[in-house]
Amino acid sequence: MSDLVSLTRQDGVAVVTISNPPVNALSPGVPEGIRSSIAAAVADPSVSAIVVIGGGRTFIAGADIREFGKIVRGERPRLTLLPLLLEIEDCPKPVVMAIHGTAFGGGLEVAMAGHYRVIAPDAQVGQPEVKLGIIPGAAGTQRLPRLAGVAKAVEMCAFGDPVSAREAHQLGIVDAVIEGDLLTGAVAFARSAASKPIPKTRERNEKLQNADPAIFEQARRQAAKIRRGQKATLAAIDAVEAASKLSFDAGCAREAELFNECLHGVQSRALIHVFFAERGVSKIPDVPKETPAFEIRCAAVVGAGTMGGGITMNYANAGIPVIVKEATQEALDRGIGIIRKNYANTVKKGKLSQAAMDQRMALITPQLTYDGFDQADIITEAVFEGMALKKQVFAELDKIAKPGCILASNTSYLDIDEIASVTHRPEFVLGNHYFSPANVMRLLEIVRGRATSKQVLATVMALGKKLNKIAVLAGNSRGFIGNRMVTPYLREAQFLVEEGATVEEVNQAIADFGVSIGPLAMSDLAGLDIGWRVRKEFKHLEKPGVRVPLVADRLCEMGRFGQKTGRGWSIYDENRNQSPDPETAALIKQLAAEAGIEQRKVSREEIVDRCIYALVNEGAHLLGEGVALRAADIDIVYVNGYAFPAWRGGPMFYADTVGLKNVLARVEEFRDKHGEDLWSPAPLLRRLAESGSTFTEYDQQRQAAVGV
Ligand code: 3H9
Repeated sequence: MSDLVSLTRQDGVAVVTISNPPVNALSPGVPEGIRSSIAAAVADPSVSAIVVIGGGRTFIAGADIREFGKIVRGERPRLTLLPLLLEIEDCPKPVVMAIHGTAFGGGLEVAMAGHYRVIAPDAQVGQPEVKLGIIPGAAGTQRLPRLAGVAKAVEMCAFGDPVSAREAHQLGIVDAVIEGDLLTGAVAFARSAASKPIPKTRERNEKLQNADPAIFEQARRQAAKIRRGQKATLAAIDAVEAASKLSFDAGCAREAELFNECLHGVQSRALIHVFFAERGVSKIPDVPKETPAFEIRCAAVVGAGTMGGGITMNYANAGIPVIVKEATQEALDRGIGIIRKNYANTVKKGKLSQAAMDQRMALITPQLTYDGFDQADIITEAVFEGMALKKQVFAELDKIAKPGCILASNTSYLDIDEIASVTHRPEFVLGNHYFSPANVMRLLEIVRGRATSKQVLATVMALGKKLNKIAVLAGNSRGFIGNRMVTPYLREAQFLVEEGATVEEVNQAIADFGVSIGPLAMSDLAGLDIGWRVRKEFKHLEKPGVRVPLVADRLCEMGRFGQKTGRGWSIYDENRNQSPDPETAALIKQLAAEAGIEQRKVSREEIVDRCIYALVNEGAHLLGEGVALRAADIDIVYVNGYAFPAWRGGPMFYADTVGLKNVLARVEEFRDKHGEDLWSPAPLLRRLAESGSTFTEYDQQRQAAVGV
């Protein structure tokens, strides 16, 4: 047949096996292989039924997403699946789809064109296309409601979350769950199906009758809440609604229209960029895949506060025994209490069994001493942010830790080389910057010190995966990638309120842009005291005469640290509901007047441009300096650590979509108004803008030059 699809026979049943590793995507050649295999099976009189199964770890994970990239390059993607699916459905011999791993997107669409579906108990099915900014494009929005019912089809197509094998069975998406060997079970199922009628999904209209129009309205309301601004979600709802009102053929035509609109829109380009960027971050040019990694069998954490507790949970979740040390019994009890409460909440929600919680708690050893730290393969320091304290802790750890133990700092701003300098093992020292809450947030910045060894980096990148994190490599620059960029972003947000915008206007404009939390609300959530502490640490580096924000330090001096104290930029009640704080508003006005800052009406456009281009310009600075390996890595940091909307692709991709010439022009405008010290255009931004290039092209050129 072909290298991608093979045909064998077993007990009078044809077995069509797809072998397109790693995930059996429907790349060019796969649909053709399925077609010719089925045709051969139909022509073979010894075959009474057909099983289609995936080789390797999964059934079919969908269309080949790399094909979508061709649109950006002006080529035509090869995505036509619809005719093949009709041929499968019209096949005169029963076709049984045998699903393991995932049947996602085009994979589920292929499966639904079969006459029967059987599934392994741990498999999942779903239509996740909206997460790529598109909708199912091979009749998924038309066949799924015919199997699962309209309400479930809307949910699956519009929000993209998969369902388990058992749920798929209950819903009628699959016909049987096969315990034991899937192929054996599927062949037996196919033999019994040979004598039964051949049902065609597209003709099964029972579940479409009398669909309640409220389903669609409810989904649109939900979309406005949790998928604000995302076009594919609304398109998917429209497409399933079409299934409930039109014939199968007319519904498919409507789906094709909506699919094409989404596919050619900027949101799908952005989301597809994020999909590949997320999978690309683990590639480090001078640390090849083959670099041997150390084994991490046992971990230790210094500090059981908010960060230390979350980090400890990460290890326990991954099944790695972890010792956690605190300075006082009270702090230790508080930290362990919070860990226990977090797990108990997950158990209450039904997302974790009590036995699993007990197992995880048993992996955690809380203590006040360094006992057992000499056994740890990695020790993570999560004490207060302050160089003197960090150095003291690292000097102690260096004495206690065994040779070869990795020493990681969870610092969010400080110089890793300076921290490493107090140890005798700088090659084993690096930054592991987690984001709060550390047990939930997937982003992890891995900060490479001057001496950090390649083996240590390979170990920690692999460990990141084990801890279910998205690990992004960053250079040792103040604030690394994320916090270095957030500094000018938050600075601009504060300047804007000093110039006359209200706190609410700034938060709302950025939320409307798509960042799920406005900058000042984010500061209140993180705690204003954190930035205060950092500013004190770096006070000596402030350049005289350069404007600095006036209000945050004053709020801190008044004990207003944001959500945790109930007041900050806004007021928070005991349920963390936010309302404007008239005292903060008055304080802003007073401090602005004292500093002679003129008050004016600030437009939403200016709020967005000043905050977002502050990110982009700083991102371009640090990219040019080599602090980030790729513009795409910066995007992943912002999408996963700072609530930047994935559908805008991250700040650097967003800048590409605006056009770097336009971005540069605006940065220069801000420079002319606010000064070179605050808005010096990044040389890389200038170079790319002037040559008509993009950050995406910059990444591609570097990839061609250095291999990743
Ligand atoms: C679609 O189907 C549209 C249809 O309606 C048809 C329209 C006509 N294509 O994630 P992993 C690569 S849209 C190409 O690390 P995991 C991935 O880049 C599609 N490549 O593994 C990575 O490559 P590398 C709808 C793909 O075990 C490698 O495979 N489907 C595709 O953690 C391993 O991936 C989806 O949206 C693909 N479809 O997770 C499903 N999928 O090693 C998207 C993966 O070079 N995929 N790759 O970095 C997933 O959700 C996860 O990959 C999956 C496996 C759960 C399958």
